[in-house]
Amino acid sequence: MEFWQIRFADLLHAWLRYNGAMSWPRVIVHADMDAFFAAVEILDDPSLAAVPLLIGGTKGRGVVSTCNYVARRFGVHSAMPMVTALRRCPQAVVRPPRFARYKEISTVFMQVLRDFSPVIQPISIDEAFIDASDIAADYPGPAELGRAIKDAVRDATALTVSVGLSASKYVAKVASDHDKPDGLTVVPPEHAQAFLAPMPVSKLWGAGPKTVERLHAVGLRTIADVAAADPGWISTALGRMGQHFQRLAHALDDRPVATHRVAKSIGHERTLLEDIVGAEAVDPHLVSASDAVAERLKKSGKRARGVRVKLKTASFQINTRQLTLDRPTDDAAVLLAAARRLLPEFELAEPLRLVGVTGYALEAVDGARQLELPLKAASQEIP
Ligand code: TTP
Ligand code: MG
Repeated sequence: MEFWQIRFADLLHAWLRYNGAMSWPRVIVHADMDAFFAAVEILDDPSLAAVPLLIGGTKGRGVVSTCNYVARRFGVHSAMPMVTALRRCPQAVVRPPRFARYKEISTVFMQVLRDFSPVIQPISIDEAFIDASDIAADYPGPAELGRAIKDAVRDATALTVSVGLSASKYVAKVASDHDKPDGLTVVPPEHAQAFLAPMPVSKLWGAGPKTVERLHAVGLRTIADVAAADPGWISTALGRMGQHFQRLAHALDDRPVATHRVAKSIGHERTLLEDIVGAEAVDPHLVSASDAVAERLKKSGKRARGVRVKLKTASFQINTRQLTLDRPTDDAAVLLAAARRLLPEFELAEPLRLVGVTGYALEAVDGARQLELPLKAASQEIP
């Protein structure tokens, strides 16, 4: 009897493996806690659950850090001035943020995710990606994996998390936001483009308010519009950013879940003996700074995924431009090429007194998986 039970379980498991998430090229999970600061306050004081709750400072020009979903019905949202929020919702209760407590719960949340997969990339205090490709086969399908993650987070923190699963980071992130709060959205890769199509361009990763204005100005309002645009036209109209957005609109995003990212940078800058004017005069300084940064990266066993150029004008105005490489580097030539690509983005009419190059978003050189990926064109990181 025992024997047959085991045999049946094995067979069932094999069938589920064959028919479940295994057919996805990757299984990427994005998890984002719901109304995080507010949810923690409600956890510690359940009497707040039913009232509109704003977290933030009330003094002076305080802004709303976040609010619960009761308050969101009044049109209140993160980053709104507190005075505006209270005008929209005068009966709201306001609590000051307690960062140490949020950090404590965040640590528990991240550990739950890490227990599912060590390939984890925390993005903020309440948000992380995991690459679950290696564990997906342990579940009947992606929905069951997502459900297991939600249950584990709830067991450990007594809070709800919204979870998105797809075959790329971008689509997983959009998916986790799709059905908030307490959402679980699975987007199989073959449905990803159709899932994105009706969404506004503001859902494109990296499209802030100014970029959205630019996209609207050239007639692009939905992700479907971006997907259908002529590739030549979009490159001319929007440059590299256009190509980047079109790849996202086609649900093409092979960025790995970067486990080794650390918030540190290595930079080299020099105040010049004499002020200089124009791109040609700047170039030799980019060369020497890139060399210096590459040497220091190699010495510290790090590679930079981000490259930033800093210029200070003779009138002491500091300007910076940055981009993200698709592959981290410690190669002077790659750093220099990135710095040179950034240079046309500066206004170079004024004399300059300082030139700097910085590698940021550093990753340890430890044979991380993404190093095996082929080199691709750099994509602009839009703040
Ligand atoms: P979010 O995940 O953006 O927001 P949220 O968790 O409050 O709500 P949602 O359900 O939509 O995910 O940010 C996480 C926390 O970061 C949030 O609880 C408070 C803080 N935060 C700020 O302090 N200022 C901000 O402008 C934003 C967006 C968030
Ligand atoms: Mg959140």
